[in-house]
Formats: sequence, structure tokens, C-alpha cells
Amino acid sequence: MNRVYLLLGSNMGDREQKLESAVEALIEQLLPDYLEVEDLSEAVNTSSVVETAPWGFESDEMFLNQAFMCLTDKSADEVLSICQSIENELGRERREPAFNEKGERIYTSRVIDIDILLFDENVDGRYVPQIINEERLQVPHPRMQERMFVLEPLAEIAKDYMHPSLQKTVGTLKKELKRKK
Ligand code: PH2
Ligand code: MG
Ligand code: MG
Repeated sequence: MNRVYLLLGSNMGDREQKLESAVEALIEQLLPDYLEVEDLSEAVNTSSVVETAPWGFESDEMFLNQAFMCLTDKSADEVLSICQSIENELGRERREPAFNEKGERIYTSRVIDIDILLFDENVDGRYVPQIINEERLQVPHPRMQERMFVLEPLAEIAKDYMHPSLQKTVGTLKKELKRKK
């Protein structure tokens, strides 16, 4: 079984309800029915829901963010497609990504955003963090270490996770970002 860590975010409409529906759909589509676990908390974990100010763009609408972990028999690419189809089902409007004159992404409000943060492949019973650098998908999420709205909820469920390219734990990344502010 592989393991994926996601970040959910919403800053439009009924934010709590969008996060709840996203978690339900993700469990339904990622976690295989045949998986036998003593305790569902081994297979699925969610952080608390945190309210965060929009990062990287101006808006009066605050975000709710939540980190989510799930075991899955899907590949990282399949997980990405599932996340996008759940976003679409929950009413996410898809536009071409826009960039400013510095080449930075221009963000906009959204009813639901589901991003892959980390992905582990199971090799001989051990979780091996994957590094993926494709146009469609980059894992670990390339800006996670700059974003408190990611590290705060993620540290609740994966404090000791070792970031495979930065070689620091999520807990350490959070402490370092806190110091920088
Ligand atoms: N997502 C973004 C851009 N800015 N800010 C917060 N607080 N939370 C987010 O989830 C978020 C953001 C791009 O996806
Ligand atoms: Mg995002
Ligand atoms: Mg996204």
C-alpha cells in the first residue's frame, strides 16, 4: 500500500462542508475496500481544520485548511487525477493558470483545492518518500516549506516525516519558518 499526504483548502462558499465532502470522497476513492486494518486511524488521518489568511494573493475571504493522510493502492499520478476530479465535482472552476510579470503564479479564491504534498511508495513493507519532478506533478510540493498554512496542519499528523530533498522533518521545517517570520 502506498501513502499520500494532501492539503485541502477552501475560501469560498460553505468551506467546512466542502472540506468534509472532499475527505469523504477521498477516502471512498483512494482507500481500497479490501484493506483490512484494525483501526481506521492507521489508514486515514486528518488534522484539525485551521483558518488561515490568504497567502500569495489579496482576498477578504479566509481559508480553511486541513491536512489529510490516506493509504492507497493508487499511483501518485492516479491520486492527482482523483483529486482533480473531486475538485471538479465539488464545483471548482478550472482556469488557465495566470502569472504576474515576475513569473509568479497568480492565485484566486476557490471552493476547494486538493494538493498532493508528499507521496510514499511501499517498497518491501517500508514507506519510501518519492521525488517527482514532472510538469503535471511535483512531489514533495515545491512550496510547502514556505507556507505555514501547509506546515501547521501537516505537522499535526506528520511531524517526524523526513522531507526527502530538504532532509529535514516537517516539524523542523515548521519551526524554521516560524523563526523567519
Ligand atoms: N492556497 C493557495 C494560495 N494561497 N493561502 C492559504 N491561506 N491557504 C491556501 O490553501 C492557499 C493560499 C494556492 O493553492
Ligand atoms: Mg494549492
Ligand atoms: Mg491545487
